[in-house]
Amino acid sequence: MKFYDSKGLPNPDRVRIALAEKGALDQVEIVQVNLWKGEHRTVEFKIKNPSVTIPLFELDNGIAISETTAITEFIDHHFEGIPLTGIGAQERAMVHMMQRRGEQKIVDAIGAYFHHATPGFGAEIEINQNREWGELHKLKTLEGMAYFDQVLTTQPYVAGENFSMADITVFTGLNFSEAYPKVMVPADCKALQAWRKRISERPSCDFVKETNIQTL
Ligand SMILES: N[C@@H](CCC(=O)N[C@@H](CS)C(=O)NCC(=O)O)C(=O)O
Repeated sequence: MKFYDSKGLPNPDRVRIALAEKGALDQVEIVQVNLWKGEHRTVEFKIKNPSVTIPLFELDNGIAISETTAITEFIDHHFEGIPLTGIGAQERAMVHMMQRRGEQKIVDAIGAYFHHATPGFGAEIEINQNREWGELHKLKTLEGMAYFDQVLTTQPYVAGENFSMADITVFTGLNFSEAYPKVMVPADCKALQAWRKRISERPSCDFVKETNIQTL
């Protein structure tokens, strides 16, 4: 199995953490792809993933799985270990609902700010920038942080009582937000800060401390 990764970016980091939670990092071949150099825009890669995004998971039988949530579902069901996508109808629904909110309110929002209001992946890749749209999404990211702060005042994890892929999504989104576009989690988001510290202490998240985002 191959995992096409780009360390320090939120969606591939979601896969890395999911694999680490399952103790399965050593069971995949990791291929680093430098998005700043446009290494995902080759004809060969587009055939594997027409969406031209990382992460991508390639099975030994040649099947290519893109979309981080789909890859996480595969990892959760293929490898032993703690459940990441919930158990039972209600919990699975809550995990999917909250992880989607994590994508919309944090990962995708900070992504839009990064692509439109910062140099993003560089002039050759960011050819359709709209600064106003980007700035709007910086505000959306901050609203998302306030939303998850409120959620975490009443429950220990993003989707409820148990750690899940919803936590992974929000965690990686916040890390990226602070590391590169420098949109910081506000100090008054105390529940979110405390939750983030707890999640960062999980062994699966250790790599975040030494990650330097690849750039040109
Ligand atoms: N919906 C996709 C989004 C993946 C995505 O946007 N990945 C970013 C890195 S975090 C990417 O590959 N961007 C490439 C580009 O913008 O050219 C998923 O869930 O995997």
